[in-house]
Amino acid sequence: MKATATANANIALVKYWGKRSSDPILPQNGSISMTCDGMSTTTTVEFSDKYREHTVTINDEEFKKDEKDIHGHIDRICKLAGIIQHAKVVSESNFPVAAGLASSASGFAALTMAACTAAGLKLSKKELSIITRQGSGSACRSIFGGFVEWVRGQKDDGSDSYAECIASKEKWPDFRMIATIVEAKKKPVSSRGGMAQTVTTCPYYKDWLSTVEDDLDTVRKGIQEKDFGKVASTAEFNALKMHATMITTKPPIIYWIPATMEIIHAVRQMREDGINAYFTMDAGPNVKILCLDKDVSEIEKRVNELDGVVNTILCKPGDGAALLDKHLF
Ligand code: 2P0
Repeated sequence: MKATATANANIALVKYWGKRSSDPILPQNGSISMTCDGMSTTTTVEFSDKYREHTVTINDEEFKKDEKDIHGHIDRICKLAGIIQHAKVVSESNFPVAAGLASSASGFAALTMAACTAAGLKLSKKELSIITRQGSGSACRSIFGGFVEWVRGQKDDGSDSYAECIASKEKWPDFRMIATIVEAKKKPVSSRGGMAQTVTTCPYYKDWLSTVEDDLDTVRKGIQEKDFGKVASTAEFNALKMHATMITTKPPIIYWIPATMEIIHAVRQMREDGINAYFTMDAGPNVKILCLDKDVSEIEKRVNELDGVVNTILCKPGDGAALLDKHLF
């Protein structure tokens, strides 16, 4: 009753921002992401009679209960599998946790695959994505590799709200995302709290929703056509629209810091200079630059010259969640 899984983070090209239900977690809108090779979480789960309660250790620190209910997620999987044992969970990520870099996505995807396997459940990847979604929404996209759509679905039970691969990593191997790290500390407003506040208080939230279907169509088509300008420019505008809803929420949620603006302007200058670069941002101050492999070295050179940039992480389309033979304990 022990298994280890690894999963990559993902970066949304069309964002998930807002729930229509929090139990089970169901999104207001569909989303599309790229699974990011190079930003991963590995998790070992063991169920045993020798454990009196679930214990969770993340990056060598004992996890204290917070709004992301990891213990509740393990209970959910135990119930599904019909087991009564408790779990020991040890998890390691190779990138900053909770800095708007989708650490909960890789975390919940790896945890769900490892826990379901350790509990003896035999599930398809679609079924795994549905269970993962109940722990953290965007995590369901990390079950798959390459380019992934999380389908909104219509049903209240969530059975039609799942992730699926829309293009393999081999389809577009030279697509790149450069995460520029400006501040690696924990963010002031969580995604979960921030999106709930946006749905209830942003006067423009319905306008956001009214544009997302078009963005999904454009990005889906753009990926099939490997039309970088189409995909990346739509992703950039989609991220700006999402941040517009955050900023106009009560109280306003402003994740941007001066270095965020510095990078945004640098990317716009790159385009002026003929470099095909666009940006996207999530619930944090870090900017992710979308580009093609041929432009990576020039873009990295330019962003590393900016005062506010601490570090960059380069990602290409990566694999979906997978089981490993080697356990963390
Ligand atoms: C996304 N984000 O599509 C968007 C863009 C942040 C900004 O999904 O409450 O951690 O666990 O479902 O998935 C972050 O939200 O929220 C997120 P829950 P989650 O990547």
